[in-house]
Amino acid sequence: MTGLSGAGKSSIANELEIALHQRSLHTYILDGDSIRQGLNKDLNYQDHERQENIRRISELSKLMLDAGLIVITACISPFQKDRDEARNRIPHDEFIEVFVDTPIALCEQRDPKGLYQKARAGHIKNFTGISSPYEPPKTPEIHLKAYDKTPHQAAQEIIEYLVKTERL
Ligand code: GGZ
Repeated sequence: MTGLSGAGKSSIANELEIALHQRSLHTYILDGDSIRQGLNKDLNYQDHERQENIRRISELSKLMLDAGLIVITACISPFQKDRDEARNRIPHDEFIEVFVDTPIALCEQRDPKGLYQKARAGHIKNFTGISSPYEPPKTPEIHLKAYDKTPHQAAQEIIEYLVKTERL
């Protein structure tokens, strides 16, 4: 899943995981925010560090996929090139790009951690959507217009796609 901070990626990932568990499937969520507190603690938010963040997360996803897990990644992943490289690491048809499309005005209004406010005040540099770019995916497998849906409804939309494409 790709999208701005506050777009709802983590909440949707959690709902999706619940729905997949109900089908007795084994999953693991790799959430940018938590991975950055451990494995990727050495990385900050400059473009090349985001690139390395996504590279490591996609390599890790590949290992977990090999181990038989369904991996749900929830990271901003703002650059198309990095998302494409991630896609190329994963077997064809097993990578599904979900664009969690929530307008920045709504993300900023939600601002659950007060990060947008800090970014506007100049206390956080390179903040996505404010002082660092976000390149929306042009052809994601799933374009989730997440702003008028609950995380549960958004996750159901992903499940419907998986059923429709005979992955579930
Ligand atoms: C964007 C930032 C920044 C900056 C801290 N820019 O909404 P959150 O808080 O919980 O998740 C965001 C997380 C972004 O990490 P990712 O690994 O997903 O980013 S990327 O894919 O671009 O590498 C946000 C918080 O970290 N955060 N500073 N400057 N988000």
